[in-house]
Amino acid sequence: MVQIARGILLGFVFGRLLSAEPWWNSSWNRRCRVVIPGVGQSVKNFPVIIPGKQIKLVAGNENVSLGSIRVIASGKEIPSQVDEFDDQEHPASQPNHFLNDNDELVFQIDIPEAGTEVWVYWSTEPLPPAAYHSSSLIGEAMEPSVFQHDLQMWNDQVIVGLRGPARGADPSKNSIENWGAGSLVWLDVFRSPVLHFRGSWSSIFPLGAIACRPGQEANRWVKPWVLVRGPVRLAGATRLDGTKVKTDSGEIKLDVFHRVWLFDKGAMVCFEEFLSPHEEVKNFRQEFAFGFQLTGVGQEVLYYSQPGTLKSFSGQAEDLQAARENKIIATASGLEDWFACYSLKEKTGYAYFLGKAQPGEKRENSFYTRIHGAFRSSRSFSLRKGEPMVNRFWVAGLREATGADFQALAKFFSGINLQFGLVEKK
Ligand SMILES: [Ca+2]
Repeated sequence: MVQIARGILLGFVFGRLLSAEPWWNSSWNRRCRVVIPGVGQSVKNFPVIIPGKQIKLVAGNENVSLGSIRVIASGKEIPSQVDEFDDQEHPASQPNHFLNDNDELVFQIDIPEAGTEVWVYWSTEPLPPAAYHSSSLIGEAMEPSVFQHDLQMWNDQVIVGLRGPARGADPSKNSIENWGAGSLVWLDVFRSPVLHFRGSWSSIFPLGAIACRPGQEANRWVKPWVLVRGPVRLAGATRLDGTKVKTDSGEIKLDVFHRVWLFDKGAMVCFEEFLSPHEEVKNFRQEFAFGFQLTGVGQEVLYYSQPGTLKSFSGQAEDLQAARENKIIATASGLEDWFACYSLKEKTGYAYFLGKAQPGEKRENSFYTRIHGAFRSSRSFSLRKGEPMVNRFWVAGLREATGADFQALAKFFSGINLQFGLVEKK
């Protein structure tokens, strides 16, 4: 009793100076508490990305040994990785091993309803980097003629297949060899196909990406290559330089870079499209679509939200009959930046999450469904020379989930609010 009372007293007196949390390892001489506020609903394996700039801000003028960085949650080390961008747009193939503003510390964490915290440890003196186990793999395509891809990434929950150039002798011909260039043509979540490429040629991710359809430019994509190979996330990329795109004010030229990430834990994929125009363009339009499929009465629930309100749709017998007659059975507009399709039978589902709109962007999200449906995002924005614009899309699979679980994930994807404490020194 006395000890407890003293603990409380010390806590009150020194709470701001001495943290109650024991030091994880005395070889590390700096640490910082990072609080991750909750959103009232728990989320698993959320990918947290901390820019080097933030770590430098906390560390002040001191050196931060890049290899020494560790993330500690509940007293235990959790896998983390630092991807070095070295002030360039994409991860460096030969990193400089110094902390740059746009280098990224990344780890995955479960966030309970009320939030959580981690400690980031580092040392001002060099310490060897950690080695963590990973269950994810990246490599050459297996069965590339079946799945039409060139590079694949996978773990125990997700398979992703990224395609480079179109393969047809005439890339503008409307044939299966010419669909999905520079995009994902294979995406399985929990061993179920999210993309039904062989069933529908337009089932690619993201439909609406630059030069993903049959066309004269579709065979100029570079063969995808491995960009990042780490314990927390992997990345592959492909590129198409100087492609011609029609706009309201005529034809323009763009450099396009596609980057796709697979996270080690759970079912999380991020696809990024970088657009670098050769000239300024006002009102550049893109129409993206993300497919899903209904299988039967009461089998799937569709979840989405309109400002502040969670909505759902589940087809009744008469709806499904109408859908089989190729009628649209549900539609809505004004959607927030996510959409989920959940199978009640399999107790699994996946959702699409759209990255934040750019300043000045006009965006309208909607969906419609027959048997096959689509979540659509229509956008218009300005492109400026020398300022690459990024379209970012996430796909995440969840098991045993409700609409509220998908909505919570959407809140984190739309902007996680990390709170950094002051640096503590040992
Ligand atoms: Ca660096």
